[in-house]
Amino acid sequence: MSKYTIVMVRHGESEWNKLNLFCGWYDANLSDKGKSEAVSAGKAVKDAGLTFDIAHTSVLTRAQETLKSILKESGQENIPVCKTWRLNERHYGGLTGMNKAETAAKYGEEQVQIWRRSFDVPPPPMEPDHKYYDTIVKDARYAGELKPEDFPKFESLKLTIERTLPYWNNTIIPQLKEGKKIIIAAHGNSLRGIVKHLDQMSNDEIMGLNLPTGIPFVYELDENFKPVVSMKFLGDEETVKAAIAAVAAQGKAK
Ligand code: DG2
Repeated sequence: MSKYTIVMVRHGESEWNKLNLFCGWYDANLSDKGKSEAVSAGKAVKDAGLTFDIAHTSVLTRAQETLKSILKESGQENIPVCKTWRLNERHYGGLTGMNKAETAAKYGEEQVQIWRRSFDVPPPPMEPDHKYYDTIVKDARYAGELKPEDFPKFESLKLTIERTLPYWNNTIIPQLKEGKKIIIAAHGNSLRGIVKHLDQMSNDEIMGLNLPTGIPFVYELDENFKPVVSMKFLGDEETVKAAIAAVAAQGKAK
């Protein structure tokens, strides 16, 4: 029997999604399309009659702006919002800022698929001479949160899960137990990690999962936090399918 309901959403399309660049911890803004996806997501939440007591998001603007629009559209602007780097996108290391299709043309689609979707193969590290190193490492949002020696230079999905799951277990689960209704607005890979955990997907199975931008999905969980309903998208099947296929295709050479 379903005891808890939680809604998750990957942010709307960002400027860097639009340009097909590896983004990771770079703080890209939403594109115009992403902004309207976020508004539509809010309408879908409202139409589904979903209400929340608290929201969780990353420290990155694209997720926060998506959340803001969803809460505004669904008339829930005043709920508390918790922001944590633990829900950030995976750190894409040295790939950050590179075009996914051009990278596939240079290194092969298979290699790009491994970098994007393998469970434990990390991208190459972001070295101090990387164009975006200072922008990311010196970002005040991480000061006091992450010691320089703990600051990631890259993350595989496995490493992403290792910093996201403690937040799920120590913050989200206790709030669900208190009866709080929760929405999480985060990223393709931080959410893939949570989904892998909830649905107990194998390391191979998770490779096939791509999350669309800006389409909220609902989990209903039993008293042991096992899914009774998994990943029910608030969108029509064809639209969701096409959006998922578009994400999968981002790693194809043009
Ligand atoms: C994308 C995900 O992250 O990329 O970092 O480029 O969800 O924050 O836009 P998001 C990025 P893929 O793993 O799908 O290539």
